[in-house]
Amino acid sequence: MKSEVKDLPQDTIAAVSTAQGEAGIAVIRMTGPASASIAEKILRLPKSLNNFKFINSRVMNLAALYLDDAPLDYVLAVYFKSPLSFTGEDMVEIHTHGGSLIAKLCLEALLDGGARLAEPGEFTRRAFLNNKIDLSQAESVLGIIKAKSEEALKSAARVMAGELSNQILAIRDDILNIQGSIEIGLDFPEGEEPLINNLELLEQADKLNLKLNNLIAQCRTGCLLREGASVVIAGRPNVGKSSLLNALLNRRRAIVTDLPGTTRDIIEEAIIIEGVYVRLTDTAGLRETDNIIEADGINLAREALSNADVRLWLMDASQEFSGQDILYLNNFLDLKLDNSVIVLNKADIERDNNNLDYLNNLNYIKISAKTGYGLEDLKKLIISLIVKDGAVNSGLNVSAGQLEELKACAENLAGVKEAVLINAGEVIIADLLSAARLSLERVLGIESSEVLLNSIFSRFCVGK
Ligand SMILES: Nc1nc2c(ncn2[C@@H]2O[C@H](COP(=O)(O)OP(=O)(O)OP(=O)(O)O)[C@@H](O)[C@H]2O)c(=O)[nH]1
Ligand SMILES: [Mg+2]
Repeated sequence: MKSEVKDLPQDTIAAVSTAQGEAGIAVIRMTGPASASIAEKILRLPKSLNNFKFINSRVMNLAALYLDDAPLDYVLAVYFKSPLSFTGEDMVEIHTHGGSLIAKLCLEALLDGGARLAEPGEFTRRAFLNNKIDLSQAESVLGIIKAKSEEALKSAARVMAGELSNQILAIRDDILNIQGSIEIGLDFPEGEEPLINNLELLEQADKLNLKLNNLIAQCRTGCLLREGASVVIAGRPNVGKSSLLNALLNRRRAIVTDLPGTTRDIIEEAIIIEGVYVRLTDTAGLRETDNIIEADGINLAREALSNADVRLWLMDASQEFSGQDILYLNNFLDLKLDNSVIVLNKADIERDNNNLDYLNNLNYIKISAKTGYGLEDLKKLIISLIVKDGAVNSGLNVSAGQLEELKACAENLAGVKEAVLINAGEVIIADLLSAARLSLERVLGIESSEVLLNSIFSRFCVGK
């Protein structure tokens, strides 16, 4: 596997890798060929063993940090000898005590010694350039750093561990094999039996599409886990929407009164449900109103509903549904919005009524925002709607751009099927396969013309 960029960096870069401010320790990192010699200028290792070449790679060493011949701190220094480092280059990490000044002075000394201040993401970029990680893994580093929930973190860690790359490489190998068979066929004279016939091509394209669509589903889940899913609570006034928001958040966030029309604005709060980051939105109760403030709130509520990932349509189980309740319920159902659940609130004071007659075939769940009854089941239901097929633990955190590439790959593979069916010819099919493969390669950041040739010629017998 080769990166597209041929020129590898020759300079040495350094940066403080830990956050600003006071802390137990700060880590200053340096990578590049001069790392050891620059570090030697400011560090004194025990027993005057002041040459990094003589210390063990990847081992912590106690050292004194000296600036202008005065000791500033006792630090731990680690030398990572190339290629066994994160970037693949010679690296040094210096762990100082965590005052911002000491970290800053240490960094300045390294810059004075010949290092350059690293650009954002430059260590990871070098790891990619040196083929330590592919592009998707490089992006997953960011996913790990930015994760807001445990599940988002795990879905980035899965990519880092190579789960995405392995699946992409397997699909790419399959594409290369088919492409190889077709391209070899192009060089054979007319009338000769092709290496792959139309039926086989259709079968292979179907198999590939299935694999790719599973992968895309995992990546969509990963994106949802990263961005957080939006869950909107909507319904008629006074059914207990704000009470539900407060109950799920476990604090009094929204005003609750027994006056219909209490909530006017959108109230959005973040919450982690079963390790998943969720943006929960309380909205104004839907009704006809002459009040322009409330009417505007109702418009915002409708907008939030249509943009949500999951919609909770709250109803009051303690009272017989009114004609208006049923009208609004039917209007909501007519919108046929995905991931909608009817939630019957106030189950604690529910009395005999005919409400369920209106809900005969619909999915509903009973809760009480006041007593907490049914809330655990509601949370589970929300998560199952956010992440379908119970696949929370198979999400893969990819960037929006990477997801687009995977979708483009799927479109080109679907195109292969169509092209076969209309007998568009091998050249067009080969082009579509190429485009599909290139999309996958862009996700991993690899070039492949040599690989394609290898795949073609490795199937020839020796001497041909
Ligand atoms: N008994 C009981 N009362 C509830 C429950 N949930 C909400 N209430 C009461 O219902 C009334 C309305 O609650 P809200 O949470 O303000 O209702 P809302 O849907 O936000 O109302 P609007 O903002 O006006 O649309 C309040 O008096 C709540 O205390 C419940 O589960 N059981
Ligand atoms: Mg409210």
